[in-house]
Amino acid sequence: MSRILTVAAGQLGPIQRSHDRASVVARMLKLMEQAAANGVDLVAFPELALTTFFPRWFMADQAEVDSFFEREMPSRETAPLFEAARRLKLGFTLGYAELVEQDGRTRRFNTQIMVDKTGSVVGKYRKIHLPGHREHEPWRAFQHLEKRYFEVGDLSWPVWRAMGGLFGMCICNDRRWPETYRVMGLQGVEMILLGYNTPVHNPPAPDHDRLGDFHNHLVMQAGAYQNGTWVVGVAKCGVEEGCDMIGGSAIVAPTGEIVAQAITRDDELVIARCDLDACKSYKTTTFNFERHREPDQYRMIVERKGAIEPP
Ligand code: ING
Repeated sequence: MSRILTVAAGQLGPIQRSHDRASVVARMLKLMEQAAANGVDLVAFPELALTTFFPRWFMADQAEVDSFFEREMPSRETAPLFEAARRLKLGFTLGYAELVEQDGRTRRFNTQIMVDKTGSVVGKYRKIHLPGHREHEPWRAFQHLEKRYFEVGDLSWPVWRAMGGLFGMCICNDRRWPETYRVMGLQGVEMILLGYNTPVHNPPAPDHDRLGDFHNHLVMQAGAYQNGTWVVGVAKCGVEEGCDMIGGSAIVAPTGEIVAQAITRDDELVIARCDLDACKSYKTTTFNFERHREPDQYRMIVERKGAIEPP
């Protein structure tokens, strides 16, 4: 028995500050048309896919910051994506900056949604691991102010049923933390879709720069294998406003193997046939959580935030 889903990573090349949302949506629609022509069921788009990666700048004016956020989804500019999903019978995931009035105040999240073939939102996630810093740090070649512009996500990592399988999402820095995959693994996830914007250069740790592509695949392959799940990682990449970002969009099988990956740092569709039943071989043996995990021994993972060395 196999449940084969044809999935695509809809990698986007750079989005410059001058590129308006309509021009980016047009690029995504082109990838959706290509995907539909290739029998794709679901295409994943990157993190913050509608604008340039604005956390690279310190902006004192909140109105300027908010110009990068979406107040509604779908909006006038993004409605064509939902219409294409219905017309092409093609689901998609989309990362965007979400501004919402919630609990009596304005909330701002780094958000990703999953839309099914009827054009309905079937899943939503708000980024939990926000990298970077909160205050302006002029010593950096560029800023990384996600801790300033976004709140920590408040939805945990949900898993939902869609397209005959179990799906979950995370965003960018989340993929570097094993807890991210495990929370979804403990809900039986079969496919995790994640978008990322990852600069080649990491100002606090320039010695890591040569390993950006290696670390990108390392963490997604480990997460896939250790939780018996497919992982689809999709980049926004190339040189955006002078900042070079890695590509390497990839579709990773529950075996931990990369089955397809991007070869450019521009708009590129990376397609693979994914058998969701391939998860079973790992979930029922090596990573049979119910049989092999010892959560009583893991308490430190939840109770302790930072490392505390022995005396
Ligand atoms: N970007 C980067 C990421 O986690 C980063 C931040 C870059 C962290 C390099 C560590 C090293 O891929 C986002 N948007 O999280």
